[in-house]
Formats: sequence, C-alpha cells, structure tokens
Amino acid sequence: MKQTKTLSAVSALAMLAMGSGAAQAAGTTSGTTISNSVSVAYQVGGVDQIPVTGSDSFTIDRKIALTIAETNSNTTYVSPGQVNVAVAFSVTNNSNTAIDIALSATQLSGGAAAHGGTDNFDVSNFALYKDVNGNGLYDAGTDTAISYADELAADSSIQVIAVGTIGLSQVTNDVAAVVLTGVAREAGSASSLGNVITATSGANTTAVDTVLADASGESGDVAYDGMHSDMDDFTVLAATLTIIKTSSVISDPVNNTNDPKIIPGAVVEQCIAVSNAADGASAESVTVTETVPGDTTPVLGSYGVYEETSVTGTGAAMTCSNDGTQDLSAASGNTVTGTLGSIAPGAAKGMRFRVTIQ
Ligand SMILES: [Ca+2]
Ligand SMILES: [Ca+2]
Ligand SMILES: [Ca+2]
Ligand SMILES: [Ca+2]
Repeated sequence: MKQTKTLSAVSALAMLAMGSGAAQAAGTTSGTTISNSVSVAYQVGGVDQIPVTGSDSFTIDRKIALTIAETNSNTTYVSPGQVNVAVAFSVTNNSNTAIDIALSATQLSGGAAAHGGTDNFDVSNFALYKDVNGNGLYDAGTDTAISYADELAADSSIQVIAVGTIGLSQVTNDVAAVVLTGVAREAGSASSLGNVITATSGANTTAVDTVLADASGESGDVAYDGMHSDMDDFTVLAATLTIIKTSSVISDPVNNTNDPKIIPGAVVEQCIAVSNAADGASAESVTVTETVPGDTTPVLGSYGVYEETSVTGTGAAMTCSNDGTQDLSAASGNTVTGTLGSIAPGAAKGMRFRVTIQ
C-alpha cells in the first residue's frame, strides 16, 4: 500500500515537470494559466453519488529581472596608444518573459575601480558593440554597434564589449573604469526598443501583473528598480625606459693606450645603456640612434657598433658590460644605430661605439 502511494507521488511529480516543459531558471512563463480541478466523492445511503467537481485558475505574472556582469574578474591590461581595447560583459534576461534591455556604457571620472586602483583617465573613441563572435575582442566588420538587446528571450544572454583607445601618454598603473548599465524594457516589436517597464502597484489582479525582481548592481542602481550594472576597467602597462650615456677615452696619438687624454686624434668609446622599469610592459623593437657631434667622427668600418644584451650596474651607474655583438653596418655618416630588440620589464641592454676627436 505504502509502495503504491510512493509510486503515484513520483509519477505525479514527473507529470508536473513534463507539464511545465518550458520550466527554466526564470520560472514559469508569464501569462501561463494554471488550472486546478477538485473532485469530491460522497455516498448517500451507502451508494456512491455523482462526484461534485470544482476548478480554479490563475495567471502567472511577470517577474522582470536582468543581470549585467563582466565576463572575467580581471582588469584588461593595455599599452599606451593601443587601439580598440575591449572589456566584455554578459547581458542576461532573468525574467519569465522576453524583454528588451537598453544598454549604456559610461566611463568613471575618478573613484575606485572594480579591480583595485583609482580611475584616472578615460579611453577615447569609446563605444559599445555586440561581441558577435564572442571572443571578448573587437573585430571590425564582425562586431556590431549596439544600444539595446532586442527581444531577448527568458534565460538567454548576449555578450557585449565596451571598446576604446588608450592615450599614448598614459603610464603604468593608470586605470580607466567602465560601467555598463542595463534597463529592462518591454520587448515591444522587433528591431525597436520597447517602452519602459513599470511594476504593478496595489493588489494582484486577474491580468498579468508586473514585479521588478532585479538585484542591486555595482554602480548606481538598487534592487527592484528594473536596472542592473557592473564595472570593469583597463589598466595601463607601459614600458618606462631610462637611458644613461657614458664615455671613456681609449687612446690618444701621443700616449696611445697608456693613460690617454682627450686630445685631437683621441678615440673615445661611448656607451648608451637602456633599462626598462620592472613594473611595466616589455619594450619591443628598441632602436638607439645617435648623431655624433660635429667635432667627432664615428669609427665605422673597423669598429662599428656593439649591441649589448646586458649592462653592469643599475640606475645612473649603468654602463656597458662588453658582452656585445659587433655590427659593422650599424653606422652611416654621422649616424650610429643600435638595434637592441626587446627589453623585458626590469632588464637592460646597451650599445657601444667609438668616435675619433677631430
Ligand atoms: Ca575615467
Ligand atoms: Ca569580437
Ligand atoms: Ca524590441
Ligand atoms: Ca537593480
């Protein structure tokens, strides 16, 4: 007997689950009519009578909710001058009906950023796009400008990207903070932004009533206001180069290399040491160009330029380590060029060349 009861309870549950086949995280779709029937059996004089039945039905109201969320929990590192940098957000409809979501991306003017640091600059060419190929990056010709999510179905999401350009003068640890705010709107018609959604005031009615059920966001919206927001940011990693130039006399026509002095005809070796700050980005394609003064002549064919992969000393005491590779073609006329390549954060390289005093 007990087993029978248990079985019937299970199948009743299964039926319920199947009956609400559109069941979703947002719950039963608004406008759905749920009917309850009841049957009362009874006997008179020991004989079963025709049961009495009754029914009731009610309509599911609208729960309006939305979530704006950055798609990763990190800042986006950028370089000075970098174009089309992007931060990505998901826009989710948590309502039990399709809605439009109006979207506005703004930039903070000062204040705490989401991932530490304080907002201290704005990106330029700031714009919001639908991330059509979902890679979190801006792809010209693929990603499309967007100002609202249209006819977003219950429980579905789109990804958008806020895109901008970093100024060339920004320095390491500069932060530009971005806010994305979504406002729930009526789905209205396709390809147009629907009207503002307002909550039903007063008592429940037999029609489809509306309840705003959104949470409070990260910037400027509260719970149950039909809006949601989240913040993200760009953090600059620049390469900060320091250049120290030193010289030493190698020989003169009188003393040769024995305590030489800088007299006409003397050969002077110059070192240009270049270091990159430890807290920034790698400096790439580093090229050092020196135009030697008019009273000197580069020692070209016989000496050229030595491109050094390290230096000795730090800061103002940096000088060439003499580990360089000779490059005989690195000078032309009075111009001497050292091609140093990449200098990693915290690393230093140098170039050495010689001039003759006229
Ligand atoms: Ca800013
Ligand atoms: Ca993209
Ligand atoms: Ca619409
Ligand atoms: Ca809210």
